[in-house]
Amino acid sequence: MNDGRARDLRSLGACFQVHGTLVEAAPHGSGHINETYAATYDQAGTRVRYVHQRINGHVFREPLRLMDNVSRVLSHAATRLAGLPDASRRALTLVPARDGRPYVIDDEGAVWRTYLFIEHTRTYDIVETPAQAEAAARAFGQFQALLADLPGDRLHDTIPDFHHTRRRFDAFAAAVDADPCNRAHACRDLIALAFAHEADADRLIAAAEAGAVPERVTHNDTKINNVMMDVATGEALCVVDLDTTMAGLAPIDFGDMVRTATNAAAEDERDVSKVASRPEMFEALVRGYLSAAGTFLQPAEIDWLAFSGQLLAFEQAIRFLGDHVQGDTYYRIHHPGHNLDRARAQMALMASIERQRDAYQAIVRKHAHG
Ligand code: GN1
Ligand code: MG
Repeated sequence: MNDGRARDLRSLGACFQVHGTLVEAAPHGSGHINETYAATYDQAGTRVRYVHQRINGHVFREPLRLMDNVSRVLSHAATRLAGLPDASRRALTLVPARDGRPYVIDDEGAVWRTYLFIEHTRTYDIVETPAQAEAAARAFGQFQALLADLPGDRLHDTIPDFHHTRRRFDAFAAAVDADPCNRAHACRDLIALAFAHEADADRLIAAAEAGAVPERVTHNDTKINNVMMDVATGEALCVVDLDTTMAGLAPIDFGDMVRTATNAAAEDERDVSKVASRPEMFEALVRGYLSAAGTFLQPAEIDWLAFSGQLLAFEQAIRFLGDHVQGDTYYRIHHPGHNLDRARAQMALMASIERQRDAYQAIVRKHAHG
């Protein structure tokens, strides 16, 4: 972290209801959008950690509405979890600003929030065992169940059309057309592959628009590293990253679990021969997800689970590839060509899931009716 940001964090932290003095702060997590810091405070000799997070205002155009969503979701979760053992570790806790609001606006106009740090947990970028996949999927299923009776108005759309794969595809095609950085020629192979799969962009969206798949409150960023796992017990304790929790489709949430938890390799793996969707992880996800969501999911939603991973890998591939062509304006990159690496790996993952289509369908059928 640069010194400027360290100084900023000290004055920023002082705007929240955090006691004590900041002794240490470091970048935290592997998100591509917001800036996240773990900050340790000395509170009369005891060290307590917090998370300070700067919301990316380029990606989230209405951060105050976003914070309104997050506050509502977390206060509902706190009410529903009260009384459970370890309740305070099962949902994030926002630390209010000194003025009582759930955020602080810095002098650049950026919106910051602070959470209590959930200790003795970790996350996985690559799932190691089916038990982890099952636990994580159960946690996301429970999260959907928890939100099924969220009181009040429909949540704000923090990013409109976030998983509207047709509009995502059109945006991708427009980027390729404009080719502002003259990068398209060097990735013709991937662009052609995307166009060959264009019809997939419409399938689930068309069913939803025809009313066959219902809208629910969903998480919309169910990357497997968005679940905090208890280090001691392995339990999936807490779902994080609620910026896109809003109206959505259950199969989309499941699809992003498949995209991230079944992959044997990293999201940006350069050696695509390592990229593969692991059927034992897929089966564990189905088990875990249905154990929590099986009671409320409609048969039509369950029918989409087998295809959902392929769809989300495709969506993610065209988002990464579009951003590469556009000049890397959306995702944080760590080296030149990073978004291209990510896109190539996601295309390989899509193909791996597609090859196992029949097996995945059979797994879903077995658990949905068995
Ligand atoms: C972004 O910041 P992070 O890693 O939680 C993105 C997700 C993508 C993901 C791909 C708001 O999430 O939609 O699936 O990268 N979030 C936003 O790794 O665009
Ligand atoms: Mg996110």
